[in-house]
Amino acid sequence: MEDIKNIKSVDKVAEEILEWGHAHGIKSAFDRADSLKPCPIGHTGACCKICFMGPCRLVGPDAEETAAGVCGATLPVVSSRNFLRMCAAGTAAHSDHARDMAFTLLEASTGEAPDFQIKDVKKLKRVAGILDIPIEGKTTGQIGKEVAEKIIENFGRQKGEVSYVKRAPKKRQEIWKKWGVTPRGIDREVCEAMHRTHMGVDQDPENLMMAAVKVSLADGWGGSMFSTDITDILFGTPEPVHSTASIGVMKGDEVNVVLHGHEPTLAEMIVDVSSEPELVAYAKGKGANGINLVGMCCTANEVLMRHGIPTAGGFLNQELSIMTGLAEAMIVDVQCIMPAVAQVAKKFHTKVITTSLKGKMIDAIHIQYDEHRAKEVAREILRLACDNYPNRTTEGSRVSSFKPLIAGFSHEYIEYMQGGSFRGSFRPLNDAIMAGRIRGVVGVVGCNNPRIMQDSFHNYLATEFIKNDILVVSTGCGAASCAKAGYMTPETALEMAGPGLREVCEAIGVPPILHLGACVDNSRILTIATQMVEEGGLGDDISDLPAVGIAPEWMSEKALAIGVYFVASGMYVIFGSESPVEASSVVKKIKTELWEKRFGGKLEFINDPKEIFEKTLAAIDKKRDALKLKKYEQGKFGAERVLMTMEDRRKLEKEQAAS
Ligand code: XCC
Ligand code: SF4
Repeated sequence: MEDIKNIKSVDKVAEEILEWGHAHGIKSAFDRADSLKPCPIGHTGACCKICFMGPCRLVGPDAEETAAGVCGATLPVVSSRNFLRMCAAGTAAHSDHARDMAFTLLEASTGEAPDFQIKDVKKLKRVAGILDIPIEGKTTGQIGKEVAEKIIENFGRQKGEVSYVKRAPKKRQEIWKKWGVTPRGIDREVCEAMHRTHMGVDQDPENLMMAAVKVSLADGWGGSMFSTDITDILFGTPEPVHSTASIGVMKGDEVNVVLHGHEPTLAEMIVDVSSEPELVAYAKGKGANGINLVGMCCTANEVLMRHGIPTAGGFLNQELSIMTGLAEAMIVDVQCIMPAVAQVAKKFHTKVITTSLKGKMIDAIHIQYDEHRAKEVAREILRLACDNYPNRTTEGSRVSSFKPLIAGFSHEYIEYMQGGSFRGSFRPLNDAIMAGRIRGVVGVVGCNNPRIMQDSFHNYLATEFIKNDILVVSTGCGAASCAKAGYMTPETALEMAGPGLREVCEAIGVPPILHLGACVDNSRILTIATQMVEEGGLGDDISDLPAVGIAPEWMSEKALAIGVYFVASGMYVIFGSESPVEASSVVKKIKTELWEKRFGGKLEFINDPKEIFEKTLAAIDKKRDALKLKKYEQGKFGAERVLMTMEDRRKLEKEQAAS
């Protein structure tokens, strides 16, 4: 029997490489997580290092009542302050990415960034409409410029509200107004969060946690949503696309280039130029059969959604992809890039190339990305990767298995797939939920974390949900987990899905786990939830929907901001692993009981996947009851079909077609 204790990942290919690494003395985050236990004080939110009288560690019996920092800050203050800072950092990350996207749109529109074009004019016009920008008689460039300027203005806006707040259901907007958490400008909220958490400013845990709500809303209904829209405008709104997932997508006989990070601009250019005959010939001149692009983390999701570029996986696969010995170059920009990659790369021939002024790395090569000469930079990078091919010492491919997948489910496509160009709507989905064919919808999203067996929570939850007729939407590294496991195809997953969900997916021809994109694209889930509310039959606010958001293997501050904006939007949100505010029962109560009272959503941290699963089912059924929907009965719909294999089904279809 396998020794489960030593298994770090349910991703078989990752596990293979880890074993190889161990045999060759090469360590990764998996090993470092083993030898470096988290500081038990910081882990639970009981350490304050906000000023230099500290760090103050508020521990001991009855710490919540009796402990205080040098300044007198109590445990609830310290832990809510830490929590707010994490949310502010998460919002800053997504939103700074969005700002770069907005400037690219501006320069694409004015012709200053000639390598970029507006690909989705229809979406541009729709966004202009949302932003109250008249489009009559204007060129695409003019509209693009005005849209970009209006979005850029949202970052530095001092008064009023972030423009996309009005996209939320009316009732939701009222709730935010009532509690004073409607975000004004994105930067203003981040700045204010940093100010409030400076030594000696906000000392009321409830007030601090409400600021966490406000700054996180500036992410979900601000930065992230802007980023999704602009990326669609510039590079096209995703539609279903076939691809593959695994570290095994690296090829033994081609120049492998790993596109890692978050901003899609340079990656898009690299995709564009990689098929230029001169570059392909250049690669061949170095003895390779061509150039093979593979994605990593959220850049992977961006280029997968729009171009079907295979994904080598999420966060925890970054070092492993280098350990294959097959990566000629890893191109990185911002966020979730482990400093360790440059160190691992030293043991191989891989060149790590940083491209953003915001994210440099010792021991990496820096090639500055510049949107004014984007393709030139992209070509320079690919040539460098090709030049490195002759330095490869690994023969053939160390790993080669991968799984097929379908990605590309934008909210626009999900609407379209339910009725076509003219009758696209969320009616069929709402109807299916109302009838009990689909029990509810769950977002299984977020990171990997080496403190949890890689992908184990993601994959367990996603498959258990679909077995129970729950439609799963996924983004970020969670989506990569399901993709690598092969769950993102109609065939494989429909063999697992409950009969009701299976029937719906078969009718539309989609997998029961939908890949919605990168982490900024969690904003698509907000849009879908709003459209479901507007379609009718499922209440008049997001908090009425039988839906739950889960980040089972989270690690990033961005994940926390996402979790909080979902709670503030009315959703029950569950994170795996321990709570970063575990030390304070006061703060724990705020993020559950108080938030639930005010926003209809709450944030819980649960370390047991089975418990996450059960609580999710209970929450969904409770929402169904509140909506007075038909009781969900397992096996009621399509029961006879569930016994049929796909092969039987195809045979039957053939027979039906013949008769
Ligand atoms: Fe990073 Fe976006 Fe988390 Fe993955 S899911 S570890 S934030 S790459 Ni975005
Ligand atoms: Fe300690 Fe207060 Fe300074 Fe925090 S702000 S480090 S609790 S003295």
